[in-house]
Amino acid sequence: MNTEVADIGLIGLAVMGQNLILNMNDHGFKVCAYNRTTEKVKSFIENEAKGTQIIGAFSLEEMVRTLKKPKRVMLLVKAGSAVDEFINKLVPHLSSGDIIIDGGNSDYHDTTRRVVELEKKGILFVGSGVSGGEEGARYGPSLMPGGNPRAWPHIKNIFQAISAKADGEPCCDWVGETGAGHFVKMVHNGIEYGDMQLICEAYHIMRDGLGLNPEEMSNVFDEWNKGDLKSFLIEITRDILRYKNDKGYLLERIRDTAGQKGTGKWTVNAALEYGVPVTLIANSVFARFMSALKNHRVEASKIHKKNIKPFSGDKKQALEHLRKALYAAKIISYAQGFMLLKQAAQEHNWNLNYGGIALMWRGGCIIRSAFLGNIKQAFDKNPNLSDLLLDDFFIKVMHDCQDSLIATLQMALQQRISTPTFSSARDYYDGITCNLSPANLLQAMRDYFGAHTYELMGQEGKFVHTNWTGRGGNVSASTYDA
Ligand code: 2AM
Repeated sequence: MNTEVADIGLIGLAVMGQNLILNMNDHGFKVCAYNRTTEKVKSFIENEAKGTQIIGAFSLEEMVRTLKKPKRVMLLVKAGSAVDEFINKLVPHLSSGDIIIDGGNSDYHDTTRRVVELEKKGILFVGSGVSGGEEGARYGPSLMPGGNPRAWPHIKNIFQAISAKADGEPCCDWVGETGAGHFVKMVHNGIEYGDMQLICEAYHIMRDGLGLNPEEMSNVFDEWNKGDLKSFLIEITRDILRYKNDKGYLLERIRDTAGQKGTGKWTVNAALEYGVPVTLIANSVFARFMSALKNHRVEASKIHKKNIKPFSGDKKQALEHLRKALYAAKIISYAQGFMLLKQAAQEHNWNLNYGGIALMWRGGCIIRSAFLGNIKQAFDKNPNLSDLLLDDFFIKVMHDCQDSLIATLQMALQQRISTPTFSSARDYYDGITCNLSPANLLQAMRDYFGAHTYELMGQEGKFVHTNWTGRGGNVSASTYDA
């Protein structure tokens, strides 16, 4: 057996792992492959990897022996305990300065814990987001590595070589310390939930509001894909709508329920934890829950009759409103996502490069789009931009598109079409641009019934209590919060 010849070892020969190995091989890196079930190693070497310089190992010890120093091992196994099991088995074979990379969809809290624990043993741990599905892994994924920064110089070459490229630049850069890479990947997935739900609502409006047939809808998405909305998800929607087999259009026969693996929910949990109004993604997660209640919806639809007049307006104009509404809502969703990243960075002391993150998402991944180029430019112009909605380009787009967002919602209301993400975009926009919210009344109510105190305008930080009824007393509450 050759020793110290391979550039990297990769554990986990499911489709993502296999494709990443083949991608690394294409870029001239020598990879050693291993899998818990070792028959898969044999099969991979004899089939997919035949004729390449990829080598197989049949034990962890054997795999580690083939690696050059510092030894680099990448895990592409099921997130959770399998990652910890492999780490525990690998550590005795590694020495100080060696690197373990987890490329799975791990919870960023786990990644943070692993970085800290392994640092004590001298091992450099990296948690990397990998996006782009099977094809991305094979021909260029978006890679979001974070963790121990001392690992980056040793993995940069491989990672940037195999990643997707956008305008000639790699869609991969160092994200930040501890769980930052997996956090950014999690927010990416949350944004993906939002984008998909927005597109589904646009489809719903076209199908049930405007009465378009699949071919017509496909043509609309085709047109949209030539302009500001150009993106992978719009492109596949065009193709899905058009897809026919011997029974006709396939989409019409697919059950209207959607599952989830949980990363959207994680994003919303993080938003709740850090107090950031990530409303659009939250509504997209709830929309999936709603979709799962199929039998319930069918029953309720028979009982709750609605009086809906068929759409009688100008379809062409409605579609143009819908296009602009989708653009505006997308901007709101990304503004919320970046706000969450900013808050998390503050909490965890991550020094995130927001333009770099936009570039990492610009190509290779599921949310790849032309529009991420505009986000990158906004952060290039001002790396400290606090909110995308304060960038000149996006201000102009919102001014141009907000009336269409309202027009689309009015139409959806009349047609009684549920639009949780479009609606939350409008709610958020009118909330974040409202200089006087009604929360003064909220403060007053809390003080009235619970003596929670309130601040007066112009006297921030000074909390006072009023005895509103003359019966409650003058003592403020300090024992519980409403
Ligand atoms: P397997 O082929 O031996 O099942 C995706 O499921 C990848 O994760 C596969 O390579 C799979 O290995 C691996 N995997 C899943 N659960 C695992 C576990 N508990 N321990 C080790 N590998 C695991």
